[in-house]
Amino acid sequence: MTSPLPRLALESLDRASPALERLAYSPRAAKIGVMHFGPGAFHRAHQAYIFHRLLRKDLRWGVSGVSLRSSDLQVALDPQDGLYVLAQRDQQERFLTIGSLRERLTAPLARQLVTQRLLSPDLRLVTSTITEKGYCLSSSGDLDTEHPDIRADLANWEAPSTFIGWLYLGLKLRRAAGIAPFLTAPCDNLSDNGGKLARAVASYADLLDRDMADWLRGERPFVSTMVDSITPATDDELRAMVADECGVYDAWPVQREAFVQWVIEQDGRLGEADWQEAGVQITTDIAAFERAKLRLLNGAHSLLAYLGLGAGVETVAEACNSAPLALAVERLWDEVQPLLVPASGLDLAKYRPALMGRFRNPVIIHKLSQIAWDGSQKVPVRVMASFVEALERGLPTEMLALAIAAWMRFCVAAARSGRNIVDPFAADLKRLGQAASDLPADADAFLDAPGIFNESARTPLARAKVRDAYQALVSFGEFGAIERTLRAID
Ligand code: CS2
Repeated sequence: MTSPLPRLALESLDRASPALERLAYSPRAAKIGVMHFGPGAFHRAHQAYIFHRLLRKDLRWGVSGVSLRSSDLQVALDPQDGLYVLAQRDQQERFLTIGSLRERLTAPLARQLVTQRLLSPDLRLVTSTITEKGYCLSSSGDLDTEHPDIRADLANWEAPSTFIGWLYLGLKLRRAAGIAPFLTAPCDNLSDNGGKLARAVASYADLLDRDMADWLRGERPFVSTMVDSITPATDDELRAMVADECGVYDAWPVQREAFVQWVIEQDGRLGEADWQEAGVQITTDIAAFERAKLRLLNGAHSLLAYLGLGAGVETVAEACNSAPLALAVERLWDEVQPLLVPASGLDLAKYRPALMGRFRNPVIIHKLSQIAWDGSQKVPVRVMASFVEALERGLPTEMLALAIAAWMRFCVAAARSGRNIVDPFAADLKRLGQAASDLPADADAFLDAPGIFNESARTPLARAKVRDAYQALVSFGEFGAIERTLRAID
């Protein structure tokens, strides 16, 4: 796409319109103190914004963004000196220039530089948004040592391709050089993300270097974090709006709602920084925050995606303005709420109404199809975990079961219409979808599919509940099944 406007860059910033908020620091003076793996739209709208705020007072927090595969980001942002526009879309619209992404690297093309950065004594933090599947875990939550990418990295550990492989390499080289380990703070929607990653890297080390594995278990340079901000994917409409409003052309702006939350587990190794002023909450109760966010926000998102798409609805806001879907969300939350734990700084009474307000934000066009991706990775942690726990405690589970069954029906519909399923288990899901016969046994086939759910999802009671919900969707359609579920609970 060509544009008569100047391309966003340090040199063109003063020609941008006043609507574009300028930088309060000099990006060229920033040092790289953070390496972020997976610098997609979510990172750039969220953590890079926090580092951008830290940089105003402390130039040690520049970010090196490492893409594990694609060079798209480098191609888009290198000609812009790494600058991009963050459009905050809410009651009040804001356009911010973000200058914290000081370097864009494409790992397979810049191995030496990535390794050098991992070894830098200035490196304080490694963060990630590599999505659930980037952890290469099995359904038990442990490293899947049979995962093809992990096997490839184990066979060639000095030239890794996975985040796990890069962390191992970086920590091992630092240790050998006598440099203190960096702290890793993953930002993916998984409960205990720091713990899962710590265990995964140690299990990987078990197969390469036992001494290193022991050291990793002793040092444990990992913390868990919870991230939250609704960030629809960038589209041409956003590019055009940014160009119109800001008077510069940005090849890859990002957008999000005004709400941003980053909660990090307290750890002395986080380094002195004014985290609070930058908008970060530090807590000793990270599990409570993760649980509430994953199960209320992400759980509701997945329910809306699968029930909503089945009913022909396209966006989260549209879905939440439809009474049956909004009621379904409220019921899901009723089922999840008793499973949550209180924590200081987490106001559960305000959480639900605030969330519904965020979902209804009229200027955020958050596509259900974007949320529906990677269901095999999301449904187990967002929905199935609550379902199993509620069942064990004898609590209501009908809406949770309906959300799980709706994901199954989504796969069936996609397989039948020949639509692509975006999921690491796409081939299996397609096969299951094609073999479906619209009978309750289909639900068993999904529950039994290897690698997705664990044994707790396959108890006779769990099966019966999911089968029943599945059958309701087949017999009555999405809205009919919701209505029946709401009646059953009343
Ligand atoms: C969404 C999340 O795409 C999805 O699966 O549920 O990306 C969600 O918008 C974020 O976690 C909000 O913080």
